[in-house]
Amino acid sequence: MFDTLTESFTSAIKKIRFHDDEKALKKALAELKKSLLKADVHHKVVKDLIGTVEIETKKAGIGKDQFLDAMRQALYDLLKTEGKQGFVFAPNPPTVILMTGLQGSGKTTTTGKLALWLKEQKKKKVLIVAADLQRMAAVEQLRQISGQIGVDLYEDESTKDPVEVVKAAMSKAKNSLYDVVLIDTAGRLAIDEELMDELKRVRDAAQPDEIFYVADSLTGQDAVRTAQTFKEKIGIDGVILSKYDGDAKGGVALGIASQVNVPLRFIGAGEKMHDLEIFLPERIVNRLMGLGDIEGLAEKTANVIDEKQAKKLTRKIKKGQFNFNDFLEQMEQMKKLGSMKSLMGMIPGMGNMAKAMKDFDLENSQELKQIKALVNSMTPKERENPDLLNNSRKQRLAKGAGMDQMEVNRILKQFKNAAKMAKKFSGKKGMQDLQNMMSQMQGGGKFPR
Ligand SMILES: Nc1nc2c(ncn2[C@@H]2O[C@H](COP(=O)(O)OP(=O)(O)O)[C@@H](O)[C@H]2O)c(=O)[nH]1
Ligand SMILES: [Mg+2]
Repeated sequence: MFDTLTESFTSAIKKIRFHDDEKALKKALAELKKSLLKADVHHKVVKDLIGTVEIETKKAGIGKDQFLDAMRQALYDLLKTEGKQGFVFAPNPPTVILMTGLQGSGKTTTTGKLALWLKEQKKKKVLIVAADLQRMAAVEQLRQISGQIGVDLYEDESTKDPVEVVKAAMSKAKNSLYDVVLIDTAGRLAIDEELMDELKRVRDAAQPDEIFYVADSLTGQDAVRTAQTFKEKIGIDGVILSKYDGDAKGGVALGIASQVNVPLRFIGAGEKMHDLEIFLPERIVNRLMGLGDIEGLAEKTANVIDEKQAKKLTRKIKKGQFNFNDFLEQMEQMKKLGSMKSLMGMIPGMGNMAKAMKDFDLENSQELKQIKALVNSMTPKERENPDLLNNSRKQRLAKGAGMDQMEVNRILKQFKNAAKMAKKFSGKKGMQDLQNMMSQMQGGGKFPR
């Protein structure tokens, strides 16, 4: 998700040739500055950050380590704006969140994503409230989303007054012991008095614990300005950046918290319900410095990967019994995880590979199609036991899969390597599936890099 930014940072870091003198530091700072500006980080934010890094590096004594330390600290300070981080539950449930933002910013989608995140990651009972009674079909949109993610919805289309809806929803939430209430509100194309008045009335009726502002990353500095206005007019406690997947530069994520002086809490990067990530400064800083985010990765995989199945697989891998059926199954699992690119950036040392994976699409990869064709041509026994594959069987497979025998040999060898690597890695719980994939990829020659 932060591939572009991570790339700018790591390439700036790489370019630093420290002779431990001031000239080298200036050069390193210039590199850093250039990459931040290129990523569309606001110039004031860049200026402050560079200034701090310079002062702190000098204080500690010029050197690469000192520079990296100063950079890490400055980034952390920049992101860790005063306020709550991540999702914070109220001492007495339900925790009530008011979702605000302009029309089309992604409020409704984000409400669904957040509800799913709370349900899956935090095991909470969530109630979504349809308080956008302005836009036609807004309630229907939420109905579909809540049905899809299996989260309850409070709606009442017999009224046009969101305050009425919110009041009734709140009493339902209290009576039915919901942990969290997410209120989706109406937006406008631009900020106007009417919108603010409605929001204030909804706010006063709901008494939310927090007000989240959903900002469309694609609107860049406009998103920052609008967030500031919302903050002044109704008060916001957190920002969620949506559509980050469409923002090639990504710098707004670095600047928005300090510019609005409200913490960035989540980032939405895709239209699917799983495309939401919690934004925790320390994790993000690690990722930006190319150190990955194992915790985030574990959370993400835990959602989709069936633990029992994972354990069974681990046993097989350890015994060297990983076969083609397992391989296909893993492929299917990986699809559920979303884009390879976003996962890659979370693996330590893999940040730079993220770019290479940019266009890598599990569903349409030529390489995977070939592998699948090959596996499909195998008999069940062959799939279970790749060692059965002698020359005549390989010939048959080549015909069946429509490739030449060299191709078949290459894929089989690659698979063998992958299984070997997986065995080697199989001690580390929870990561096996991914590591299989990784070793598979590194072993294969055909993936884009
Ligand atoms: N690519 C992408 N599209 C998004 C994201 N969040 C929302 N959208 C799309 O943006 C459009 C507007 O979203 P919606 O939730 O209806 O916005 P609202 O008017 O603020 O409620 C929809 O087509 C969503 O699918 C995101 O993170 N990435
Ligand atoms: Mg909406």
